[in-house]
Amino acid sequence: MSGASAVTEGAPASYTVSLSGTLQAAQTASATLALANGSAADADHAAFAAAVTAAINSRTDLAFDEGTGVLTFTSTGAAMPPLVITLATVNDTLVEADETFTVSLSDAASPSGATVAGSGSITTTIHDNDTATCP
Ligand SMILES: [Ca+2]
Ligand SMILES: [Ca+2]
Repeated sequence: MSGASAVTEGAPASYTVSLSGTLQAAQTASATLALANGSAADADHAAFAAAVTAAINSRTDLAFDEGTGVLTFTSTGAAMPPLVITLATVNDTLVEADETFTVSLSDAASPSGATVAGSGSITTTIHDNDTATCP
């Protein structure tokens, strides 16, 4: 996966999940997607699982379990179009230090027996856009 290493507070961060190689039709591949806060808190960004679901939208080749974080791709016999996840960051009015969180992909495998490998993580820094002023 690839994605944003830094965004300004209030701007969206985007992450792209792709699969190189083309699986035979009906073969499946799965991986676990997760977000872990570093110095950021849940209030600093939108809910990651909901963002993944929104990114899949009406695609029928992908399914995501918001409880377990498992993303499953079922091949149509063509290459998987990349999945672009857009995660909003919250433009609060607090004066803060930069905040970090990490989006990771792990446990890539194929329940249907194809050979699928992959992992990776991206740490994104939210740069604060608020200032405090002493009059
Ligand atoms: Ca914030
Ligand atoms: Ca702020």
